[in-house]
Amino acid sequence: MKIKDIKAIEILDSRGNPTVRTFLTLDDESVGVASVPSGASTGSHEAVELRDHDQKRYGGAGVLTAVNNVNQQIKTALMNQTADPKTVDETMIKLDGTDNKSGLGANAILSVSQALIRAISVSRKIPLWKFINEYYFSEKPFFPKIMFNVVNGGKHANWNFDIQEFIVIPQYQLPSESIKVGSEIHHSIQKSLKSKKLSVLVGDEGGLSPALSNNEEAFQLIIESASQIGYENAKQYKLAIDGAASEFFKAGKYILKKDNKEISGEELIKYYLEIEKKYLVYSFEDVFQEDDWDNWTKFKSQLNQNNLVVGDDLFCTNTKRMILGFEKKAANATIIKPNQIGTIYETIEAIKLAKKYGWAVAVSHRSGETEDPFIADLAYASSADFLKTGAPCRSDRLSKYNRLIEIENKL
Ligand code: 2PG
Ligand code: MG
Repeated sequence: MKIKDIKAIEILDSRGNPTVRTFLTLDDESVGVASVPSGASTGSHEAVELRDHDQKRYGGAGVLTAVNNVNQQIKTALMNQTADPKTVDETMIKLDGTDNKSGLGANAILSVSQALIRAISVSRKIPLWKFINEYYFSEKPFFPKIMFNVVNGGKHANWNFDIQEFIVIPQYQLPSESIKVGSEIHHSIQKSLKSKKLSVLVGDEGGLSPALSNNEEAFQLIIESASQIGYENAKQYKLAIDGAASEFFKAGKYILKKDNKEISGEELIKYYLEIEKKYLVYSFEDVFQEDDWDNWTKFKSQLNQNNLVVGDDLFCTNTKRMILGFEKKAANATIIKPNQIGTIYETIEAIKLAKKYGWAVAVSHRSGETEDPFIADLAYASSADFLKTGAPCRSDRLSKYNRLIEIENKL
């Protein structure tokens, strides 16, 4: 099977910002379509998302350069080439020629990488997850648990909290059960907020984003709302946070605007250990700045080893950063975001390395998403421990959750 045509266009993501959608056609006329997401609290070690910086279009956020890179350079290099995902990804990595995909843009490269896999699954008339699983993994897949970001803060919600994400993880293995519990908790939080005459508007990832007076009120809100409908913390669900701490780190200090405090890494560790005890927080993602390795290592050594210390901006789905993290004993889990590294081949390499280290794997969306459910298939195909793709609210998030329900029902 060979690649017959590639065509990229500029579309809009869930925040209304431009992003890349690519159509890839094989010589049997099978077409694969892929759209690329975009982060807001991005890590500085991520692959480069190419933007036009033409202030006359979309305030500089246009992606016509990336689109043209697909339609010209990438298309020329891949036309009539064998449709083999790994070889195609390696060809694009070489063609880009940089360490961080700044030559062609990670958004350009990833759209083609993803569209090719989709096109092959169309051609072979098998589900996307099945192709990924057969091509890259040998074991039979299992479903991920789900991380629902039910309360949004930080950069995703105009800084109503310093902590970016307050997450519930229903303890069920079937997606339909997890999604039911996640949705019921989300609705119960909404009801509590209405009764307190607080805002029920949602943030970038569909989570509620009320103006509470501090981070801790968010935990209380979730725990009380869930218990009102019969779900108990650390039983039917577990609590998690994503601090996105690089966003509130300045000149060696962590600046908690909501609490009006500037604290050291040591003090922040103390705070996390306290909330772990008080609210039974199970999983801690990006709780320190992305290069503050010492505090990561100290925290990990002091936290109960059954809890998760999750690197997102810390690792950026980059095996080089993961090797460092393993040596430094900085984490025991990683976020996996294809657009942080720029190809599906490299994404799978990162998943495999994490598994080799015995780390938990959380396949994740970005705060700026599209309706493309690719990561749901990826999470199942790779037997990731978690799929993290926002609240069970808004179609950009639900496209992934609904896709898991389809997979569960063998559709
Ligand atoms: C994160 C992500 C997704 P963003 O920090 O984990 O929740 O946010 O896409 O803005 O980097
Ligand atoms: Mg994160």
